[in-house]
Amino acid sequence: MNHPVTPELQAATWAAVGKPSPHESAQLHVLGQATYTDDIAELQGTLHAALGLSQKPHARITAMDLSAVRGSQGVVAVYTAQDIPGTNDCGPIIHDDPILTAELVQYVGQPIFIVVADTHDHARRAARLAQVSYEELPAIMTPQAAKAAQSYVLPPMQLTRGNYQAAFETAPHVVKGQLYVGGQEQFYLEGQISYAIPKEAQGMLVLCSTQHPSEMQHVVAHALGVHSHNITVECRRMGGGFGGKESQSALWAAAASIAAAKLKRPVKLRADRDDDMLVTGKRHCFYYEYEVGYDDDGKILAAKVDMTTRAGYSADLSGPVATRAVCHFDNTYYLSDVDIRAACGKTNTQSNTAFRGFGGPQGAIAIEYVIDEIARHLQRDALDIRLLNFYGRNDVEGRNVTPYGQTIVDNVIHELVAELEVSSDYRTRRRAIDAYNEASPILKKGLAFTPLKFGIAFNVTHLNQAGALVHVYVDGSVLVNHGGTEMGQGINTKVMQVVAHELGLDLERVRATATDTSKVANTSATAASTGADLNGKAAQDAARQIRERLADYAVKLYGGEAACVRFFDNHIHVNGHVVPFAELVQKAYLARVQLWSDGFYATPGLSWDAKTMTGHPFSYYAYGAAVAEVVVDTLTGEWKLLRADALYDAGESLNPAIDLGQVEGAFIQGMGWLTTEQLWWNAAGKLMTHAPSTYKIPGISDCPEDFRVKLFQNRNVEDSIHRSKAVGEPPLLLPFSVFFAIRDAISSVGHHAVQPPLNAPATSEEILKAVMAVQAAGVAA
Ligand code: MTE
Ligand code: LUZ
Ligand code: MOS
Repeated sequence: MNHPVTPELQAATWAAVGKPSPHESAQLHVLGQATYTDDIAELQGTLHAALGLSQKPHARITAMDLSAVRGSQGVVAVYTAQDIPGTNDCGPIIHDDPILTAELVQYVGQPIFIVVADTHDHARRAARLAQVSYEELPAIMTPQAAKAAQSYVLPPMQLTRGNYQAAFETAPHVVKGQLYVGGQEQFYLEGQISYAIPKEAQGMLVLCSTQHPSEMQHVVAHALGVHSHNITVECRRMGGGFGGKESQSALWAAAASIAAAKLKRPVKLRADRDDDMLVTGKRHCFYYEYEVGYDDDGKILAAKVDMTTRAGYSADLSGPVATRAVCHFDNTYYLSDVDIRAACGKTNTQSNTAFRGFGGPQGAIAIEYVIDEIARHLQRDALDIRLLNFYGRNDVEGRNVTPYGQTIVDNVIHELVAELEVSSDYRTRRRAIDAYNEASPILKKGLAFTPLKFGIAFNVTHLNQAGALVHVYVDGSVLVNHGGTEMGQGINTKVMQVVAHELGLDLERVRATATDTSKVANTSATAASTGADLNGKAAQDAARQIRERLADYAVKLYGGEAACVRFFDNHIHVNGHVVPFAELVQKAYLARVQLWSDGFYATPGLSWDAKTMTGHPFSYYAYGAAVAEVVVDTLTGEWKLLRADALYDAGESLNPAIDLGQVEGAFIQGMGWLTTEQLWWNAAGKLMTHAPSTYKIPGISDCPEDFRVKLFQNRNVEDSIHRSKAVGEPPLLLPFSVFFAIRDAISSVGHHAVQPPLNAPATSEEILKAVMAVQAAGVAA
């Protein structure tokens, strides 16, 4: 045993990582014993707040009478913008996001006042009694209207490479068109909530359902006009975040804290589902205009896309979202000559924000739509057009540099797609479906195979950092705290596995605590799929330092060399001695060895020039592909997903059970986005789909009976945490296959000679319209 412990040797003898361990809270979830913010026992004297919301999409407030609100049963206080002690802003990047608006309202649902009452119900009832007079202004509701009016929250962005114009003019074939892809409500099961508890002096403890405790701390400090060290934000877990609690938990944290600071009493603000949907931003819908030139084989020679998003009334995270869309338009394809534009349309709607994929899915779906059109025009299988346009293999020169200048060194899309092509039996099923459709006049089947590539890292470079704190207690038990937040994705399980692995312990010996700004400072949001990557590395750094101190101490006691001390099976193996971990820890404590440590990680090698939109924004890429088979009823537009096969590259997965769950969840969530989930605003500018009664997320019965999800055997070429790859967001692109399978089924109505004009979401109504358009074109031809 007296040889140095390399990471390989450690992995060979001890593997707390790579195991399909259940989610650390799985039992608590199932038993209903997992504590969410609203489950925390309320302190005596706790009050409840509700927000008074604007009823107009764009208007000046000419008069406001809140006397009925003040006089309503149980009401303790009402606050408007001028009552805010500090800065009236909760915008994450640009400061254009008032907590409470004063003169100008910019969307239906914008908060105007806070009412505080003895109960949640009393506060909500009182909020409705406001008398507000408005002078209405013209409202802009859609990205198309924003584009026409040149109404943007930020200057438009552009990325070019090569000579798009020349390549387009000489291309043998061109395709031009427009596409609209709708937005999506995050629909976390636990809504937005904050519980603010005043502490002595200017202190405030905020228990908040948030992906970004540090940002909540800053916003609350600014709103109260105090320094950050007075504010502590804590989050044990969220009942889902999906990006919706990256920046937009701030309004709720700030409003609860303002009321709590004013009243010097604990105040809870829990959004009702309808209010949550009316007030908070969603996934950005995108409107695209595209022009692509290609050759007789279907190889893309020139690609131009002009994307306009519905940013809403303020910037929020729309800039980084649009940047990610620009950097994902290429998806898995080498595009030599491009002109990629994105503009964030300022509209009189909720301020749209992060949602799983963060613009990546919106960028990539456009090129997939184009490829689908190219294939149909050339009467070729779309998979063949995709294969032809893939980035080159890693050992092939050229064809491996993205439009933004990052060289791809980890491309596995060829191997991954080849594996899925065989395991899904794609070619055989394609022929079977053609035969089925020939014989079936009403029910039509469709099949599609779509690939994905997703860049991993925050595209804002400085956010790629994380910290952790590991404590080893004298009894040998271990506590880890890190800057990441648990939203169901399993970050705590993965970080616990990393720490257990480093110290050679069973997972049961490690516990993770709530995320807490007083433990790890200046954290980034748990977002961009980097949570486990960043915090796993930081926790590993902390655990390693403790391990090294313990190894040095063990050598003092038992002799040998520190580099040869091994930690596994809850024991320390040193110079022929086998000592229980807890025993060595006990001795180390008495010898005054530091048994806790901090850890830090910053992703190396990243760069980004926002002006030219070039650099090396991503640490590595994750890959995947899916095949979907659907059947569409061409009389009603109803459809069903019959079978889905998905293959995802999670590198050396830290936890295959959790990762498979993430892939399945993202697949179904993305399918909802592209099919049934429709956001609809009425002529008065009010979002009418603000509850599950009108907004249809997928249910268990929408999952395919035949669902074959697998992880692709791979190893990250980057030195990521145990060579794993991120899994949170990228699989949201897998259900592109469902959308294009539906389009394929519709296309069969016209014997694949007509391009079905299908926008997303492909609701039954949208499907029926496309079927009728294909039929009409067939009659005309
Ligand atoms: N999974 C669950 N169960 N709940 C969530 O809210 N959010 C997704 C994804 N998977 C989410 C989820 C989003 S938007 C991101 S960015 C990642 O998880 C964040 O977690 P990670 O970086 O730790 O993987
Ligand atoms: N960039 C990114 C970001 O790629 N993903 C994110 O979630 C994000 N959030 C804030 C700023 N930049
Ligand atoms: Mo995820 S959209 O990056 O929170």
